[in-house]
Amino acid sequence: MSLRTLVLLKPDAVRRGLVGAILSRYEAKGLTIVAMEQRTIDAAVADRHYAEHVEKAFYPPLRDFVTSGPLVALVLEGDEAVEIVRALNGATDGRKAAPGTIRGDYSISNQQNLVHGSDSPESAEREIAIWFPGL
Ligand code: 3AN
Repeated sequence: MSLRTLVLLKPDAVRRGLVGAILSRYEAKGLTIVAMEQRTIDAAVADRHYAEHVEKAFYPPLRDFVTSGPLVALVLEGDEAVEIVRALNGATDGRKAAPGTIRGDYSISNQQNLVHGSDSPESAEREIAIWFPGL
């Protein structure tokens, strides 16, 4: 079965010129880009996307960060796309993420960790509706 997931290349990925390097990992793995757009989001979109985190102490700086400049949102498709993207992304904290993962190779931060990937098929459906309604 083919499944879709929502990926964000966060503002640090754009600022650092890592969009191409990160995208090529997803593509080389065999996932297909079905939608992609660079945009700068406002706080309202950030709050919808991170609905489960809005009350957490780390959220206000995270909101400032994700609204701080352009990011690239995309939908990837492929068998087990949700799980594959999570594995390619690596652990949330870039300092602890395994070498060979995107965060493990390019991030030393828990917040500026370059990428987001939906954590379940249900989250993917919810997030795709936020970022690419009608897809
Ligand atoms: P993931 O992105 O690996 O699914 P989540 O969903 O637990 O991780 O967290 C969402 C985002 O919130 C992370 N990508 C990271 O930017 C930020 N975050 C999570 N935990 C922390 C924390 N303890 N301190 C700072 N930022 C955090």
